[in-house]
Amino acid sequence: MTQFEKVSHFSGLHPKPAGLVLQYGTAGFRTNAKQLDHIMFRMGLLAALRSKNTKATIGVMVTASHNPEEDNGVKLVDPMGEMVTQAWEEYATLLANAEQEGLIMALQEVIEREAINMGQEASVFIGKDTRPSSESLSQAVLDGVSALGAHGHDYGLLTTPQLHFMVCCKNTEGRYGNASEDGYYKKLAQAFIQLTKHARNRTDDQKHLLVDGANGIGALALRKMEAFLQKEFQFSLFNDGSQGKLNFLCGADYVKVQQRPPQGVEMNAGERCCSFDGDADRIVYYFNDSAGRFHLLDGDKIATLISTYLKELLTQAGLDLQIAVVQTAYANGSSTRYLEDTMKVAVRCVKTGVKHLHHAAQEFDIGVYFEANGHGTVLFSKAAEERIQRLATDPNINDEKKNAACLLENTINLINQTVGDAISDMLLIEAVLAIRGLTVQQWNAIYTDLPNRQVADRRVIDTTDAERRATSPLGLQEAIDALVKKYQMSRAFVRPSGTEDVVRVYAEADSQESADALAHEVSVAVY
Ligand code: 16G
Ligand code: ZN
Repeated sequence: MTQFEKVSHFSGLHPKPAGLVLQYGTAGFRTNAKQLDHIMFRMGLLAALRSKNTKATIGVMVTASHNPEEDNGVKLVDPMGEMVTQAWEEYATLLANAEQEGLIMALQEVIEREAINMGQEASVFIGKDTRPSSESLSQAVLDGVSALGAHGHDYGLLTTPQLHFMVCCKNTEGRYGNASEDGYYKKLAQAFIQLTKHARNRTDDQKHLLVDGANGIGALALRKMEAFLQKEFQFSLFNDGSQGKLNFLCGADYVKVQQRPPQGVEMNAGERCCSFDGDADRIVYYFNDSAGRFHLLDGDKIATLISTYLKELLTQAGLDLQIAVVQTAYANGSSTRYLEDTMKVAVRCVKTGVKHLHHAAQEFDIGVYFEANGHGTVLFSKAAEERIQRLATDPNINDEKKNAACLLENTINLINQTVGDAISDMLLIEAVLAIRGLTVQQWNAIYTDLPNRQVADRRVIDTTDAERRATSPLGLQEAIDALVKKYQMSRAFVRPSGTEDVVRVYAEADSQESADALAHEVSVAVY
């Protein structure tokens, strides 16, 4: 059989329902799992092509993140652990939507456009989350990979950031770490232990965190990591998947959007808690105060904590590296004001979706990026890393500088720079709180969030200015501007979701009543 005959043969085992059209959205394909078998097979093919094209290992992650358990999805991971490029997202949509008899032609088009040498060896790493459908869907990916004669390595259950990490390790010949699940736990745990050595007075109480695993893969990974952490990090794990349903009434997205604690977590007043999402690439923190009021510390609060910590260390180390924070339109107005006016940190606003934030963060010596929903990480330029390393081993500097440089070095090792990572972010936050001697209440008090509200509607709209203004339908933005003027400290925008067939409305104002009313009025205006 020729290569293409083999593809045709296997493709027959994963037929595309005629007429079904799906787009490679903000974070890959995502829909009800029943519609995805052919997509998975074809993404296996595409990953094999991308691997031949880049002469490097490519990752394929089977997950639908925070979506309901019945959904599934797939995202491709590029050689350095990044999301695939725009052109390849378009190829993904092309392959996904080719009718059964047109698949080979679509494949040939990609091969020609990218001048791919089909004789080149190829290798693909596959990971999956805990959804029941992930098992057979990852098998379909493997079928696609093998149909093009590429080597597929199925790692089974992994968090999304673990797969990104392993792909990056593999393609940098181990310089980023060991390309295995244990390699990930070891690297992060060692960095965490080194970092928290600088906070010797931590009591067991301060070490303790409540974790909501969203009944997903993050819970399993955290349990495995426990052994590597040598009691330096203590936690109680809830929603670990032994009983509840994935993402149901729990997890980071639920907590952020509903602005309430997840079910299944026994929280006492003042206790520090966090929630992962379904594939453990997002995290939010929260606590209940003694009056029973719920306080959320979202991606904006996390970005502020981390950038403040890094900025202080840079000053202590005497390093003049430029640090910036990248946000989206969802960032609470108070966070942007605090960062710009009080912290004097540069802030950039980009479109929703990790790839946009990641890209913008790469432009700085140190780019801290977080979506308000809790997805984020920190990127260090190569030059910044080298300067920090050189300083940490410089025998001629004083203790304060040396200490700051060592903290920076271990901080770099603790961060998963390939993508937002709930476990890595959690350990970094815990370390920063310990080193700076901050309670979660003190962290929360750094600035006060403006009350806000999010709602979803069905309607087609277009946006501009990092999704902060609507360009169509005509008159909509003017109507929103007029509504916003009615409230104090207010801001509102609408944008089409990249993962669901809805339009999202966001509003913030000086009080919860105003934020709710504004969100409601804007959503009426959208109709
Ligand atoms: C995806 C994105 C996330 C974004 C969300 C927005 C990645 C890996 N994930 O989950 O960054 O915040 O979509 O969803 O890019 P929406 O377009 O439905 O509002
Ligand atoms: Zn996720």
